[in-house]
Amino acid sequence: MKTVFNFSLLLMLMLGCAENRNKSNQTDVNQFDSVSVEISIEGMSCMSCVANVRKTLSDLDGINEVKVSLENKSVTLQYNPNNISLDKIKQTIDKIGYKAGTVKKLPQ
Ligand SMILES: [Cu+2]
Repeated sequence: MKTVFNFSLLLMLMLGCAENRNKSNQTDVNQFDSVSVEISIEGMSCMSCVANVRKTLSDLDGINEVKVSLENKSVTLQYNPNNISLDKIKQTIDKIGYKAGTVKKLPQ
């Protein structure tokens, strides 16, 4: 009996937590339909790396204004958090053989 009680209490806590998280996400999304970021990228060594990163990111839903800089080892882009997450963007960069690093939010 005690175990059942603990379990339902835990469940209630978890549900409450998930609900709060959804609410704050929604507020974020309403505030920013478009977010500009600069993401550092390791491993790009020539213009075909640049083209590869630019093409791959441009093809994703929810991303526009992709600019890759070989000199700065970074990409600047605008994305719509309703359609794609920052994690997904970084994972995509990693998946094609580069390494996404620090993310800097840019003013709109
Ligand atoms: Cu290259």
